[in-house]
Amino acid sequence: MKAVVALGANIGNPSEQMNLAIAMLKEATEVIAISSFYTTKPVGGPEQPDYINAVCILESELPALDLLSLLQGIEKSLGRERIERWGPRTIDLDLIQYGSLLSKAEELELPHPRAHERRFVIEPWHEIEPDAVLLTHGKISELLAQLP
Ligand code: A4P
Ligand code: MG
Repeated sequence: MKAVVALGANIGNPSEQMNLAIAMLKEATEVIAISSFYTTKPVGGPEQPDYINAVCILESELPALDLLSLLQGIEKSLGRERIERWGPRTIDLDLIQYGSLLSKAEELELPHPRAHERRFVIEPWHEIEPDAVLLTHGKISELLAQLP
C-alpha cells in the first residue's frame, strides 16, 4: 500500500536528521519518491526556528499501527522528545495518508487531520505526486492553489 509520510525538523541539524530519517525509512520500507527539502516558517506553537520539511512516498504492507510505530521508533532514535505540542523538534514523521484507510482514532488519524491546510505538507507532496488526491479533501493540486 502506498504511504505518504511528511517529515519536519527545526532543531539540532535539521537536514542531517531528515537525511538519517530517510535512510532509516529506506532500510525498513520501499521508498519510492522523496521531495526536495523546503525551508518553512513555523505554523502554531511557541516562537521557534524555521523548519525543514519534506514528503516521502513509500510502499509498505505493514498494518497501519505498525507503520506508525516504525515512524515513532525513527523519531526516538533521532532524539525526539515530546515536550510541547507544536513545539520545536529534532524530527517529526507524520503519516499523512495510507492507501485508502480512513481512521478517526486518536492514536492514528488517517488521513492526517491537518494535512489539507498545510503548505509545508501539500507543496512537497505535490512536487513528487502532482495528481495525488487527499481522500478527505480532494486533489492536492487544487488544495495547493488555494493555500496562502
Ligand atoms: N497521531 C494521530 N494521527 C497521526 C498521524 N496520521 N501521523 C498521534 C502521526 N501521528 C499521529 O504526535 C502526537 C500524537 O499524534 C502521536 O502520539 C500519534 O499517536 P506528536 O508527533 O507526538 O506531536 P506533534 O507532532 O507535536 O503533534 P501534531 O498534532 O502531530 O502536530 P502537527 O499537527 O504535526 O504539527 N510548522 C512548520 N513550518 N513545519 C512543521 O513541520 N509541524 C508542526 C507539528 C507544527 N508547525 C510546523 C510543523
Ligand atoms: Mg507529529
